Amino acid sequence: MNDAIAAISTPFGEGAIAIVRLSGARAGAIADAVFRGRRALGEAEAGRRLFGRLVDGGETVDEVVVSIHRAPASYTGEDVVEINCHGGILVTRRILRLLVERGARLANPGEFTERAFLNGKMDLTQAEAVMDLITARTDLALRAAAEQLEGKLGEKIGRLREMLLGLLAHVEAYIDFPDEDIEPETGAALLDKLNEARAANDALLNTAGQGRILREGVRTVIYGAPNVGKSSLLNLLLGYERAIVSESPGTTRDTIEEVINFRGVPLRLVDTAGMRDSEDAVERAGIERTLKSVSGADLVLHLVDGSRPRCQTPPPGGEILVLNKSDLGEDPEWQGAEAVRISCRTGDGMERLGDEILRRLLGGKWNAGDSVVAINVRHQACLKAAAEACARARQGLLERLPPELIAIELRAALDAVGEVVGKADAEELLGKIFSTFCIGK
Ligand SMILES: Nc1nc2c(ncn2[C@@H]2O[C@H](COP(=O)(O)OP(=O)(O)OP(=O)(O)O)[C@@H](O)[C@H]2O)c(=O)[nH]1
Ligand SMILES: [Mg+2]
Repeated sequence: MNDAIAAISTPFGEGAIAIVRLSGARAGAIADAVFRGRRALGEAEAGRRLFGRLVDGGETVDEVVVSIHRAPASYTGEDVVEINCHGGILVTRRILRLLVERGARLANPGEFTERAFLNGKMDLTQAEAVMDLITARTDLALRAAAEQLEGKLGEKIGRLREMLLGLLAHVEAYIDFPDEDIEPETGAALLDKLNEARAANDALLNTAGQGRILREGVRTVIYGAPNVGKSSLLNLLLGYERAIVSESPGTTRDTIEEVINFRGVPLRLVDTAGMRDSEDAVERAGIERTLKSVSGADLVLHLVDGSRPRCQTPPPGGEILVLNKSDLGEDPEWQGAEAVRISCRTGDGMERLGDEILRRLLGGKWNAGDSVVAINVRHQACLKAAAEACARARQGLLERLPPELIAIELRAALDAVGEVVGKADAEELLGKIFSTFCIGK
């Protein structure tokens, strides 16, 4: 694993500068083979930036600024050389090729971060947070990623492991004395401790929904009868005329999907074809799509024309009822209906609609300044396994099973929790995580 890896760490394209990165024991030597400055990198103090030229034989490839960071005080924990060159597509590629000719290997996606993890520079949740940070599309997602990168999730996992470890040690003490069963008094104390651990585990598991929302966005479907203003609402939320709006019903035929940053939450908005009985094959196909969207939605905004009598569109369930066209006055049939009243024409009520959407999604959580721990799908699977093992351990304690059997379950829980931060090192697991990274990270 100590071979030197190299990659262009900045995005593909033209820019003022680009960074080509090298990591590994031989990073300095490889860079020195092509760098011509007043001093060699090998003699430079760590972190010092050296100006010079990169040469290919006798030919200058680019003028560059190069820095070296020495193990273990670097991102990867190995010697790292960063070459700041001009940001051209050809020049960066040529530099990368030069480094490879001198003995570096092209880095795999995420390999720099993988090395950071393997060298103990960060735990697995922090490594994953690097990717979350890069792909974050909203402030809230960014904050969650930054906190995870800081190690907030890792700390919580650490505390949970301590609790389980304490329990395990206690139970294992009984195994050493084969004739002893766990006394009722001790059993009760252990149960209390176990319940504490389970509560901590559940609290983390409960953040999975938020985690998914932050990472993938909320599928929000605008649903309703034709002509009630669904496309108008989409356009209003987007801030530009994305969908065609017209006074003839049945305007929107296909679903239209756009992602917006809605007060920090990524909303994947879907405008749909209006629901009605139709003879038209294309419109019917559109309505099929509407129904499919609704069945996969996280949130449905059921839009109706509040200026007209209650209509017959079947409510899809789990939705927010929105009465549109409040500028035209409200039909008496809607009196007292629990709904958000808006007008896409005047923009009236949009603030309240926004509040309601957030309230449904987050249940009033995430006040400014709150810590945003939000686990991802992988963490969720680990913690679920831990929860199940804890439940079996609890059952064992209640049934006063032999301590060996309880210890097995506690150990399983401990391993599952450890997997979140990468304590149980499975190569396959690492491959899966880091292959989703971009190259050069
Ligand atoms: N007065 C008033 N008219 C509105 C309002 N919202 C939309 N409209 C009008 O209602 C008509 C239908 O609007 P659309 O946004 O196309 O409705 P839709 O639900 O997407 O309709 P389909 O795509 O046919 O299902 C248009 O003439 C809009 O200008 C509103 O708040 N007040
Ligand atoms: Mg429409």
